[in-house]
Amino acid sequence: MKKLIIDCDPGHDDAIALMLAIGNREKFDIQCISTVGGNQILEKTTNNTLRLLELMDVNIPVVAGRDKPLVRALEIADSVHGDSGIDGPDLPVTKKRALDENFINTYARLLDALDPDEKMTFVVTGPQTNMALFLLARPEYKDKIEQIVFMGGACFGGNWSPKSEFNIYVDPEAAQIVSTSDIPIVMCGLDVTHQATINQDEIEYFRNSGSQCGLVIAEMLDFFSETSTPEFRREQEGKKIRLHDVTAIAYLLSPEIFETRELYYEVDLSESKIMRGATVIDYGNVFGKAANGCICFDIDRAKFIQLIKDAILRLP
Ligand SMILES: [Ca+2]
Repeated sequence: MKKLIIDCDPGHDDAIALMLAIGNREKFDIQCISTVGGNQILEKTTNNTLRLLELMDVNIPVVAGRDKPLVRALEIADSVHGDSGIDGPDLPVTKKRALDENFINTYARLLDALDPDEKMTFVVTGPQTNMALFLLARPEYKDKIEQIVFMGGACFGGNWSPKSEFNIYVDPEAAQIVSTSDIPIVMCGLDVTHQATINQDEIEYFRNSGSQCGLVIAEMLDFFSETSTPEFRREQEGKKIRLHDVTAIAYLLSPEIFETRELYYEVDLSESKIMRGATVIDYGNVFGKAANGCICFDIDRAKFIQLIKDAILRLP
């Protein structure tokens, strides 16, 4: 069974990513969920995580990570995710609390507890601040990390600037530390997440699934569809909502449904309004450098949606 630490900033698509992971607990041993300031402030992303675990009726340790990027001021995405970070559904209130522990110590403790032949997989679906801080503080643990699968970046085009994707834009310095870590990296960027769409018929399937989690997915996407898709695109494409963060968990479940390429990338650390936080992917291998990422470009959309449907059947 794959041991996972999920680092996230829920967030509508983070929430569905957590459902996909927790609906597959026969495959994933989720050791901990850490939170970060990103889509909303840390207090809200942590609270949302705890309430989602209450909804799913599971006990998984949650630890709050860093509340702001390494060197820059936090910019949140409340225009997309709302004031709570997951506007739309009424998530259950909970008595669950985050661990009273520094997240770096939590990560180290969990990596220390691995068997000698075991490694940990990290899934990062928010800004990469926590991952970078851990690698800076405890570089000796790199060998215990099997891979880092993240949602973020893009080869062709952005969503927070013409070239930058939100997660990387928020903390480019953190993403650059991760990119140079020599740990195997899988990037689920906008190139693939723009293919990982859900349509209105599928949303209605979840609404009528008879499952609490299915209903929450539908109610989240009712809100998210209005804020995450500009009107011109809805007119062009119809209502197709991109389930960005969910792809990172889907990759671990079914890598064979993805099209990938091994490529070199680095992160633009400038103040440029266009380029800040762009993942510059050397698609033509102009630099001739060794690949440092497995970059996802396409996904079998029908199989992707089926993974979510299957997971929901195993959740309340
Ligand atoms: Ca996220």
